[in-house]
Amino acid sequence: MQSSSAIKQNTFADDVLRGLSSAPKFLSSKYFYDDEGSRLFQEIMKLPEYYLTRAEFEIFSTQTSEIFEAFTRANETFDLIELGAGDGLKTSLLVDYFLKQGADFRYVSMDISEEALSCLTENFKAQFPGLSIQTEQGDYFRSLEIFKSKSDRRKIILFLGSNIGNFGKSQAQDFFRQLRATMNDTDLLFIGFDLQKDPRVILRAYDDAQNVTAQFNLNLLSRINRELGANFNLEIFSHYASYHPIEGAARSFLISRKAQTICVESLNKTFDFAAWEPIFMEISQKYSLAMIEDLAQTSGFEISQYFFDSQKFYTDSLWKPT
Ligand code: AVJ
Repeated sequence: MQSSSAIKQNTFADDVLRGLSSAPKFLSSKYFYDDEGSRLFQEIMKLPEYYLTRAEFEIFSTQTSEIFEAFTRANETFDLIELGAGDGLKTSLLVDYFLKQGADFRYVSMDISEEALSCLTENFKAQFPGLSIQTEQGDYFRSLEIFKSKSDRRKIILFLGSNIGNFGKSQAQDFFRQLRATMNDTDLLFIGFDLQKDPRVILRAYDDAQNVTAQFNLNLLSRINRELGANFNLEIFSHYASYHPIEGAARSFLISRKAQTICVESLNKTFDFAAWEPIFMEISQKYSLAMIEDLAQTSGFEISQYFFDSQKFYTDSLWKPT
């Protein structure tokens, strides 16, 4: 039997094999973030259509003191832990304010991209010389493993940027339940959710005029070519984005415009594509407040506060364990 701390994570090759052998075919969006993918995501965040980052940035810059009030308890020391930190730009607004208030905390930054982490560390060290900062590379499930074996210091866990959107409904519930199990009663969870809004606004965010989102998706095929010796021809695949307003789900696909067979050397396998066959690449779930409340409740939390941007496009919500 495997001990819980040694649960084997699937490798990239395992997941590609499983996804391309399935019907319908899929690939996991967690593999978007190699160095080039992380760079393309930085580009996405600057796109005029991609409102999410600006909305959350607005919340962090206009409600910093309210967030600080909500986080801190009578000068108690804490760990500010960020899952999927990326460039940490929004968090740096909090860190700056917290330090100026004399808060006693450490910053722990977790991300799947080594490159993103080293970039963040460099920036934070330059900007905040006095800050204690620690980094952990890995996916969200590795964070759970780390939390189980870590200290009793109070944890404030940040899960920003609508990263939760990449989980389907039951996956999100599962994840928060597991996270809850690693938390003490005074720990907090601060989560960024993209809210349901005009479907056209949402769709445009995933189908930008400069085709950066298309490149971001296609980059995963390049990664499979490079790391697993595949022969995807990126010219024959088109990016297609959809938004389903009843489910609140934005989805991306890569569509094979021709019937073709792809070889993946490392897997010793070929995969047949019919003309116009899709590969499901990513879900970006959009939430209603009722959905957020339901998610909190069914995973062992209550919502203590919502922070909104001026357009109510987006919310950061503060969850406490029940
Ligand atoms: C990083 C998961 C929040 O779903 O909006 C951006 C990733 N995909 N454009 C999102 C993404 C296409 C993004 N998240």
